[in-house]
Order: sequence, then C-alpha cells, then structure tokens
Amino acid sequence: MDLTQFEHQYDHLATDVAAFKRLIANKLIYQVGKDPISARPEDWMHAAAYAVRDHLVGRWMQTTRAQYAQDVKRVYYFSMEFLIGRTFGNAVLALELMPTLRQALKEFDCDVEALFELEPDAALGNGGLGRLAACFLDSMATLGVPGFGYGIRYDYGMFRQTIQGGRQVEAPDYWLTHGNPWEFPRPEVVYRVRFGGRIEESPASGGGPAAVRWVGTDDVLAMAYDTIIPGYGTPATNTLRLWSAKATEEMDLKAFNQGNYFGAVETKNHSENVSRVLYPDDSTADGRELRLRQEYFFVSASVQDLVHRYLRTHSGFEKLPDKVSIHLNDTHPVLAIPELMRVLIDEQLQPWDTAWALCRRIFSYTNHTLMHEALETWPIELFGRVLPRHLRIIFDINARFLQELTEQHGADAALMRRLSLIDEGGERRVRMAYLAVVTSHSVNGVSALHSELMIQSIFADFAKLWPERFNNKTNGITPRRWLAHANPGLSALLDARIGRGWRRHLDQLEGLKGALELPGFLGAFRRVKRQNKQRLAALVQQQMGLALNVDALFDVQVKRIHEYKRQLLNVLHVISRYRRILAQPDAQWVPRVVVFAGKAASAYHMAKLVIRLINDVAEVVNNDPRTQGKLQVVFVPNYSVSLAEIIIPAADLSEQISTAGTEASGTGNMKFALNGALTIGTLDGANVEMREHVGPEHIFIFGHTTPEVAALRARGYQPREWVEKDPELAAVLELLRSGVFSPGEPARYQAIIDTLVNWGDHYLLLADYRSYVDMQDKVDALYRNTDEWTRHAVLNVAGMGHFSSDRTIAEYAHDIWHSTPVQLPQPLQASASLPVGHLVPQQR
Ligand code: 26V
Repeated sequence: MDLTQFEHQYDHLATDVAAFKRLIANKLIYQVGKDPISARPEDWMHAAAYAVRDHLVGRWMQTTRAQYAQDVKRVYYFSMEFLIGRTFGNAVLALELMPTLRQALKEFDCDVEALFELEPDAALGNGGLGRLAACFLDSMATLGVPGFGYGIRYDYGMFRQTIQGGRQVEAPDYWLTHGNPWEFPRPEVVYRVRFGGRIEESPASGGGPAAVRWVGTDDVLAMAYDTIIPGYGTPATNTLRLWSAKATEEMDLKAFNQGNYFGAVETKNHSENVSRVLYPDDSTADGRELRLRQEYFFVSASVQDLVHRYLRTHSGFEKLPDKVSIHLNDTHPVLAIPELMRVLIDEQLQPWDTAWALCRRIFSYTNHTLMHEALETWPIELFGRVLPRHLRIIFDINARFLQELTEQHGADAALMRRLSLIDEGGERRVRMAYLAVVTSHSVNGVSALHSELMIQSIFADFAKLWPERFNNKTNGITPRRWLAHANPGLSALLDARIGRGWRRHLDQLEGLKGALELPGFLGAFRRVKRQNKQRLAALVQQQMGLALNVDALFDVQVKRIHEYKRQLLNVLHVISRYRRILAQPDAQWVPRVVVFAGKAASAYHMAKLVIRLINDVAEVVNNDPRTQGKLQVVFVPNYSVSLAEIIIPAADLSEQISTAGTEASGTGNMKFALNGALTIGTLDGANVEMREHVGPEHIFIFGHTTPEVAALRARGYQPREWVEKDPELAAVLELLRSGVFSPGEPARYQAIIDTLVNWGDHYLLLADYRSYVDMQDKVDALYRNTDEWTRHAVLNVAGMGHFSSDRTIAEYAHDIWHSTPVQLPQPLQASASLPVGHLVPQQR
C-alpha cells in the first residue's frame, strides 16, 4: 500500500477544546455505546480515556516505524511484575493535555479529577521491584530508549486489603471488570507455550551434536495485550506487552468430541490459570508449581516474540546481540536463558557454542534482594517434570561451566560445589541466581551498599572469578508520576521558582537552594504541605471516619509489611511516646500523626500480627482523651500506587528504618524526600546515598551500621541485655505484655514479645531502639523551629536530582545495554530526546 496516500485517509487529531469535546462525544457514543442521557461517570471516564489514547497512537506508530527504519537495538525488560497504578493522569501529563481535557470535560459537566479516581489501579506487582519496573518504562520512553516491557497480564492483581476487627483480610482484585481502555488486545499475536512431556535424543549423526526432541507436551497459548508507554516531552513512546493464557483449541476439542463438555471446559480453565493471579511474595510451597509455570509462560512467549521480530528484518543470528538486549528483573525471568538456548538450538538449528556465545552477550541481570528466602531455587524433580528440555539445557550449561572452572582453577571440589548451578546439599535444586550470573555479561545491584554486599556475600565466589561483570545501578523514581502528577501544589511552586525543566532534568532542583532566601518562599512551601495533609485527611475522614489533626507532624511509614522493614520498631516508638504523654500530660508536646499503610503476604503470620498491633494501638491512643491533639495513629487500608500518590506528598517525616544491610535500596525513601519530607532512617540501601546528596545535616540517621550489625551478631547478640539496661524499653514491652492494647486478651502479642526478647530478635529492633527514640526527640526539636524545618525540607527536595529514574536508565543504557535512542523526525519541543550518553551525569 502507498503509505503517503494513507496519511490523508485518517484524522490527525487537533488539541483544541472543541476538537477534544467532539472526540470524547464520539467515543462515548460509538465506542462505549452509551447515550449521554444515561451515561454513568464510568462511561465518561472510558470515553475520555479512549480520546486521550487516540492522541498517543500517532506517536506510537511513528516511534515503531522509526525503530524499524533505523534498525535500532531493542531493550527487552523482562519482569514478572509491573506495578503501574493508574494510567489516565500519567498519559494526560505526557501529552500536556490537562487544561484541554479539564475544560472539555467541564463543558460536559464532568470533573476531570473525579473521573481519574474511577480508574482501578493496575496492581500487577507486590512492591518495590514491580514499581521500579514501571518507573523504568516511563524513563526508557522519555529518553527514547527503544524499550519493551514483557510480563504477565494477571486477571487478578495484588489482593485488596480490608481491615476487619483490626486484622488484614484479603479480597481478590479483579481489576478488569469494566474493561481496560488502555490496552490493545492482539488476538493475532499468539505463541504456543509447552509444558511437561519428555525429551527424546537421536544419536549424534555425522559428527554433529545429538538432536533433542521435546515431545508429549501439554500446551497453552499466550496472547498479547499491548499498552502504550508515552515518553514525556518527546514523541517517543514504547510498548508494554503483557501475555494472557488461552487454552489451545485441540485440547478443548479432544474432551469435547468425547462428549465431555464439562471436562473440556475444566481443562480450558485449568490451562488458563497460568495468568490468573499475581503471587504475593513469601508464599509457601503450595502453588509453587504454578509460579514456575507462570515464569516459563511469559518468558517463552516473550523470547519467541522477540526472535520473530528480529527475523522479520534479519537473516542469520550474528547480529542478534547488536539488536537485542534482554534484561532480567531479578531471577523470576531467568528461564529466558534456557528458553533462548532452546529456540536457537532446537528450532533455529544453531550449534550449541553459537547459541551460548549469543546468550552471553544478550542477557543482563539485576539482583534486588540478599534475603535468603527470596533467592529462587527449584527442586530438580519439579523442574524436570514441568520443563524437561530446559533442565537438560541447564545441566549442559553447568557441565561446561564446571569443566572450564577446572581447567582454570584445578579440581577444587569445594569450589565446584559452591558454584554449581545445582545445589547438591539435600534435595537437589536449580539455583536460578547462579544461572543468571554465569550467563549475563552484567550483574548489578540497586544501591551502592547493596551492590557491595552482593559481591561480598551471595556472589562472592563469582565476583572473584569475573570482577568486571559486577556493577551498581542505584535505583531512581520517575519525577513525572511522583512529583508532577502526585503533587500539583509543589509542582506549581517549583515551576514558578526554577522553571518547568525539572520534569525531564531533575538535577535542576538544585536551583531551589537559591530560592531559600526569597521572601515568602518558605511559607509558600509550608502551605503546599498543609494542603497535601488536608487532602490526605479528607481521604482518611471519608474512608475511616477519623479526623486527623493537620497541624501535627505527619510521620509516615508506608511499604510492604515485613519484619526486616521494622514497622514494629516504629510501633515501639509510638508506645513510648504514649507513655511519656500520659506521664506528663501538660508538657508542650509536638503533635504527631503516625501513619502506616502496607500489605502483608497472606501467609506471613508475624507481619499480619504487626498490622493487628498497629490497629490495636491506634484504637487505644486515638480514644484516650489524654492524648487528644498530641498523638494519633492511623493504618490506612489497601496501600497501592494511587494511595501512595496521596499519602507521600502529605508526609513531614519519612520512616526508612530497616536493619542495616537488609533493604536493597528502597525507592519510597526517594519519593518522600522528593516531596519535601525529612528522612529518619538507618544507613541502609539508598539512604546512604541520599545522605550524601542532601547533606548529612538534613537527614536523621540512627542505629547500628551494617558492619556493626555483623559484629553484634558475631559476638552473640543478647536482646535481653538491651532491655535490662533501658528502663523505658522495659516499660514499653511491659505495657505490651500487660494487655493494655488487647483488652481481655493479654496474650495476643506474646509472640511479638517472644520474637524480640526470647527468640533472638533477628532484626535487632531492641539494639536500635534507644538511638531511634532519641533521634525522634531530635525530630521534635527541629519541628518546633518551623522555618528551620522547612529549610531542611526544601534542601531535601533540592538534593534529590540524582534519584530520577532517568539517571538510572541513562546508566543502564550506556553501561549495560549499549543502546542508542531512536531518532524521531519531529521533536515535539526543543527539549526532545538527547542521545542517552549525554544524560549520564559526570562522576562526582
Ligand atoms: C520474591 C518472590 C518470591 C516468590 C513469590 C513472589 C515473589 C515476589 C517478589 C519477590 C522479591 C521481591 C524483591 C523486591 O521487591 N525487592 C525490592 O526491590 C526494590 C527495587 O530494587 C528495592 O528498592 C527494595 O529495597 C527491594 O526490597
């Protein structure tokens, strides 16, 4: 077809209010199929979403065409989780269409913000790792990196949390009930994914390698759904492709033809289960097989898809590593390695050594946790049953690797045992992280501290073998969602003081230092914070019927509930404060509102008990007349990306209090500081680098450092000793034991007391208690000095430029992927994409 002709056959969309109104009206009538007379707010929301989406499509096609024309290297970001949240507001922001949309909707009697609220979150992730993937998509598009996200289109995202009788209750999150206007189903893009069966080897012929056939499999189809990822301030857009399981036809037909209709439908349901639900982390052995199937399901479809795309414009595989990077977001997608080997060897008939050399140049891997329980290993028995061909490939990779090791380092049996891809101690298991390290040309951690600990602990032997492979890429967050969208008040203030450029060049926040002395600036900054507190207070009032004191210091800890993150330490401080207020009711207390939110994995009993304790403490404190106006505690249910967008901008104090050495990076810490909260935290994860960037005098650091934690444990940590030498701590534990917070059931929190005092206090809460509580006193002292506090808060914002995910992605693109941005003919504005190399900041 003549494409130039086609250019004149469709509407090129105008961005004036009248054109937009017309587009929305057309969408409402012809796409949603609703008469405006009966349209509900949801219908208007969908109509407006389709209208906005139309504006993205032109850019999307332009970018995709340019990617083909320039034969760019594509970066495939493989992740089990993409914690996107809502899409609407972000899309409008990227298109800079907010004023137009607001006015157009107003003329239809719709309020744009109210419509945004109707969109369900795409909660396809657990926490930090999934949200990082979403921030990275945003930054890749913004920098023009030809990035594709590949993942699973779960029918059910992260569970919905309600609090009943103080306890977490989980409900399924079926987010697709009303349809998803942001995705394009691609029923024509389907791949067969095979499971089970057995392998047959035909003996080597003519000196060639033995051919392996994988037969007798149970198959499922993976169908693509595409979501447009817009870049900001550039026409560049990318694609997030998520896979949904569809039963294969013949499977249904077989049972159906035997007259077993229900059997046929049942099998169909069974095979489609693979994309049904997101796994909450820490889940038990139950359902582990389904998790393995999920991992293989999405990497197999993705690998087939990207090889297919490559072969559309290339013949032969020599150039594959110049045209394809595959990034593994933790070990969950590591099966992509044996899958690419299988496709190259069994389907594309490449020799083993060729396939291996290609993989070595294509894969890179990020580690996100050192926690033992999160390091994936799969029992050989299970693995061999579900993926016999891949197990064989892994054995072959291992044999060659150990052979090489022997040639270079002699026959060191202990070393071989330590480094083998197969853990032979006890039940034999495949070590997925080791497979990632042995294959990848780059292995990175997510903060300076974490990357260092990674090479000293879990990958120490590998780091000695291949030091050049290991590196750090400190995490970042997208300033579009986490400042421009979440905090319009602060954004407007920044625009007035330093201009609008910070959205793409977050380093420009440095310019705020000059604004500090401007008359009225500190007051304006405080007013924004107060408005954000009012916004949160309105939500808490509406959802929980609790009136928060917006003149109080908002002290906030929101994140997954986990022992290592030490929400319990925060509770111990709350109880301490409660006791002190009761002891001296007339003292001049700095009023505080302590806010918690977060989900506990459904099988994680201790985390759930902590949620219950927070709610019990809240009940007592909030209803005690002696603490009125001085202390409030609130657990906001159902933490999510959209809730974070309300809570974070309202915070004065950000709690980042994990045991040193346990939090790989943290990204919530960055979101808070960017929104003008001061951090109280340990020297853990990215807190360490935040201290360097905002200045040590503007952050409250307390507690044992990583080496001190190690030394304490090595000496034989005795939590009881810390209680004995601290009467206040003893009294706090005694209050907990007495049943003040669990009237009628004093034993309710015995397990918590035991964990701390009798069972070793693994995360050293008691050892850090004193320095934490003392530091909280310093927080109060600073807060009394309103201007001084605000000055610190502004300097936190000013120092956060480094923590943009644009900086992080520029480093990945430059150091790991060696990708260059796509060049687009008509940049939307002067600030459109720069070559990625230009964005790598100078070494400090
Ligand atoms: C483990 C598992 C185990 C099996 C079931 C499903 C599942 C899901 C997730 C995980 C591991 C989660 C690891 C994670 O989220 N790490 C966080 O990554 C952030 C981004 O790098 C980082 O900021 C946080 O510190 C780190 O905890």
